[in-house]
Amino acid sequence: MLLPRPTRMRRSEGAFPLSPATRVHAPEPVARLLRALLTPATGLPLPDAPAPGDGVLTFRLAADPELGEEGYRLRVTPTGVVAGAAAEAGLRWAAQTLRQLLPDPVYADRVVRGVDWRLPCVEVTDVPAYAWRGSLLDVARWCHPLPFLYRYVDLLALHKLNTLHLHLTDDQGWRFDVRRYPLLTELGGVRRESPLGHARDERADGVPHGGFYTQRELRDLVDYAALRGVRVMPEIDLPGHTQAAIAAYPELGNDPGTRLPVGTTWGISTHVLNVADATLDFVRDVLDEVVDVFPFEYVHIGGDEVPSREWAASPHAQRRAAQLGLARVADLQGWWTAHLTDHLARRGRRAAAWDEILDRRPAEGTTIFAWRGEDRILAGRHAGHEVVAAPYTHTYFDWAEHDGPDEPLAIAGVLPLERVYGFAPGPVLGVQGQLWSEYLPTTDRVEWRAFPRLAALAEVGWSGAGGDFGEFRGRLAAHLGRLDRLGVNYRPLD
Ligand code: TNX
Repeated sequence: MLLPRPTRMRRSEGAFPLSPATRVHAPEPVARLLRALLTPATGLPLPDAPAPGDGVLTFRLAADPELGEEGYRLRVTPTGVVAGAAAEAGLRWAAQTLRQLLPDPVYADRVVRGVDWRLPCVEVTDVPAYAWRGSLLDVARWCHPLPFLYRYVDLLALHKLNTLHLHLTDDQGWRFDVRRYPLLTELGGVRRESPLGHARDERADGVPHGGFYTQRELRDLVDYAALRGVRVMPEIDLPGHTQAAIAAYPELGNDPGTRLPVGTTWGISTHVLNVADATLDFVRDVLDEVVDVFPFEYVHIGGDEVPSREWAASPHAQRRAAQLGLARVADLQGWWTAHLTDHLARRGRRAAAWDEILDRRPAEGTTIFAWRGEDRILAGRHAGHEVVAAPYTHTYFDWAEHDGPDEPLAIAGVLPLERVYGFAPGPVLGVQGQLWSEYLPTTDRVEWRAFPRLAALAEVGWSGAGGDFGEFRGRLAAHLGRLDRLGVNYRPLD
């Protein structure tokens, strides 16, 4: 029962049993990955084999135009396993498929005795429908512990999701350690109290909260994810959603005489960065440290929900807008975006941003994350941009899955599993599920909201839209056995 569903699979008679004699012939990182995936539960050492042969798990690179960057072929016969791909990424997904072919206890984190580690004979050809299959985790509203980020990467890889979008900064907390501006995390990483705004959830109301990740910690996470085929995209949300930064460095704001607190309420803060040259310098410095830590080509610069009220009231912003010949101060957002995208381009990176930036003619080559409904996907495409489909109507997993009385408190609307599975993104770069964390103060709650809906989106991203929900649901019920072994706090099927 593979999930996501492979492009083609044929079962045949027989099986290949893993044993202490089984060896691995694969590029070094893939061999390491196979051991990381298989050895903890099976206890099998899976040493290197110098060449393919009987009793060997052979993973090899070979040109194959049908497979693209991430596709693979996998063949299990009674004498061994052969996987082929045109690039290492494909071999990594083949390793995940191999693991799914084994009994569920393979997902345990310690040796399970008495299991027959038998791979059924199959022939699989598997190529993803979409190149971008992402998951946003908001660690700004709640700074989820580092070990959870590792676990989350494992869960993404298990579903052949290839991108972790880390939302690192927001009004209520700054989580990325910047060497040149230590107060961003020292002051901007801590808030006096935490809102949940609802008596139904007693865990967070009124409680102080803080935390951040060091550059070293994030680099190690990036390496761990890379071995598993997961790229980590950082987001520094600019120039709105920046109250935590302004709390740390008031000179970044529009009223430097006032010391703002780190945000303690949810919703859109009216406080945004000012348009001074020194603020542009600050942002460039921050982005330089970001690109230093995260090797992924894409850097997300936010750009969502930027109220222009403070700019409208600021003589300095008005002057800036006039100098630039802008019709309205709100157009300063376009000017901001241009600076950020130019700077990233000079560093050899591509800018990604929320769809609001479309309203002010972003630079060509900027990747649009369409969140405000499906028409924003079209708007991005029609403007000639690469689009990641992330509409709240189908991909906001911070929304409740049901509206029943037992459902924990959640933001906004209701997004049932079947609607996620029915998502048809059209011709875009890919899809992404969002876990904004206002109402996800604990990792248990994150898992409850993420699963099983993220599994449904993973299948849309890998296998394409238009799958049969009834068939998927049956496979999902079996797949949940894997998540049970991993101790995932998913929301059970109704
Ligand atoms: C809107 S989606 C936001 C986030 C919130 C989210 C809650 C987007 C780009 N901005 O700041 O967390 O709604 O669903």
